Amino acid sequence: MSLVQWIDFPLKGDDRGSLIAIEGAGNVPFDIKRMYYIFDTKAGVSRGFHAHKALKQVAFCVSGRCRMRLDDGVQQQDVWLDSPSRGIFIDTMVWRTMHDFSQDCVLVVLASAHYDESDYIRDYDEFLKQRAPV
Ligand code: T46
Repeated sequence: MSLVQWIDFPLKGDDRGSLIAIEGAGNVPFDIKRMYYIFDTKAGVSRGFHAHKALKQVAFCVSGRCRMRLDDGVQQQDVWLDSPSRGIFIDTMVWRTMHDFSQDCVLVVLASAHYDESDYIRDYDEFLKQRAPV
């Protein structure tokens, strides 16, 4: 399985403008239990710096853009999230950081479970210890 897995959301556009519908277990590969969004990120701020043991997520920007770095402990890849019609799937045990938020960035995240701090690994060495050999 490749580290970067894009999901394209079909655009329901007409002459009035655009609409995108996202359905759990449809164009997102899990039942959506939670949605949150990150906005008004201050200039120069980076976020993330953790992995999840069980949580799966899909992230995309409905406005503006940011750079996301994914790291499975072996390889790292940077992607720009800059489209409301294209999201990235973030699997379990992937270290993620987000950088270079534009002023108008609204980063939406769909999650497979409710918020649970015990699912986070916030220490990079601990992440390397716990990840399965790739
Ligand atoms: C992730 C990346 C992409 C809650 O109370 N409920 C929630 O659902 C979330 C996501 C956060 N929080 C609290 C926990 C912290 O006190 O909000 C505060 C900020 O969370 P955090 O520092 O974890 O935010 P980021 O931007 O570093 O990471 C977030 C998600 O937590 C994480 O799961 O994958 O966005």
